[in-house]
Amino acid sequence: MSENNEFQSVTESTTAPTTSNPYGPNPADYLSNVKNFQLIDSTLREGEQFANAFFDTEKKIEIARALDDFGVDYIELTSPVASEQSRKDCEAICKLGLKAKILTHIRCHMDDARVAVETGVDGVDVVIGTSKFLRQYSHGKDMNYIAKSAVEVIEFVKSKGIEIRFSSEDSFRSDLVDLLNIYKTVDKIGVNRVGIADTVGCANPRQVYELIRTLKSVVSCDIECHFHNDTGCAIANAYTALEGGARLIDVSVLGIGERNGITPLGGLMARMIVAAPDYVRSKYKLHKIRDIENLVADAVEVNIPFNNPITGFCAFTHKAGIHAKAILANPSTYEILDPHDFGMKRYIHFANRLTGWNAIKSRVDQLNLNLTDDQIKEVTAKIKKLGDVRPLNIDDVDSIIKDFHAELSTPLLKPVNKGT
Ligand code: AKG
Repeated sequence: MSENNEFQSVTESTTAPTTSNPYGPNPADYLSNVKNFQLIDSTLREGEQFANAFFDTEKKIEIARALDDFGVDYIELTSPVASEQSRKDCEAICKLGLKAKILTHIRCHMDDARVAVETGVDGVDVVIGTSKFLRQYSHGKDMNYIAKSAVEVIEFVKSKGIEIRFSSEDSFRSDLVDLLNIYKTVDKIGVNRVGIADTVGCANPRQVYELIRTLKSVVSCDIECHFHNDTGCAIANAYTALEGGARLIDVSVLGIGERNGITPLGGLMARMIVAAPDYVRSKYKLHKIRDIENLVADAVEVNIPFNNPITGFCAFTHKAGIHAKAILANPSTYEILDPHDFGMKRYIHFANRLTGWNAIKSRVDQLNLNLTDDQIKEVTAKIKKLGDVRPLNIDDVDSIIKDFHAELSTPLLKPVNKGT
């Protein structure tokens, strides 16, 4: 941001005062994958289910390339049986030769599986509802039928030499015994991953941890998790799932998806860099998050929320005088994330009545003016006084500082005493 802004940028890098990481994985979580997780980006599947979403082929390719460049491990695409264009788009993205593996997402049905394996994908994500709600009101099938069709689809996809994942939709409202039985069955026949889906966003982190730990004792394959954000737990649940031993997390850019969506890519990166900084920095191009979010936000015609982790407009803006003073001395005082990791800058918002003399001193330095600390305190009092009356902007503050400085350098001329 330029000088002509009510914020001032501070360029120091955060230096943590401690050497060990208090936010790293808990050693008691011996199955933890916090330092060894993978991302399945579902912007082009779950994200297509967002109310505003329509991605044409060109936009899908642009988004897929951006995600690949960022470093996601997998890109999940809409089912090829959803529409003819969806099938063609799936084939087109498979032909791009991306580093990320390409998945498509289908119902647990041979009709879907036969089409999916012909698209050129690296893997197929199969899902079927297992809760009583979905068994009764969605597909109407019992657990025996589900197990039988799961085995048939998994064996068929495996026979084509591509990856296969089996997931139970609405896992957290499914019967635990049913869940463990079906996962045991599919694990035994060599599924690559099983998926847990919090389809309605009802789960809390403790429930997630317990379910993952229980499931870990039953299957040997990797566990993938998909968390909806209806009750605001999607990032926390994803993190806790990794602590419990899940390996892969489904994300989408800005969290777009059904209703208010799923775990957001950027938000999860904010959480993960705190816990596993070396792993996250080495694996993902974090400075690309802003561009990817802008790309998707434009495509679905939404704004980046002001409180979005990392890229919200005030995510690295400090305002209160006490905060500004400490941030200027050491950014770690009020920041857990270093904006430079994401190609962002921090700002001190000094044009307001909460400002303090340290923030104003920094502005005085930027303006290349010479004032003593006492003088800066004096001019800060003037700024705060005006800030009590009305909102301030950068020009207000600069004018007050410059007038004050000018008055000091050219004191008012004293009237001449003629000695009469
Ligand atoms: C959901 O259950 O919300 C889904 O979108 C499916 C998740 C999955 O395939 O694991």
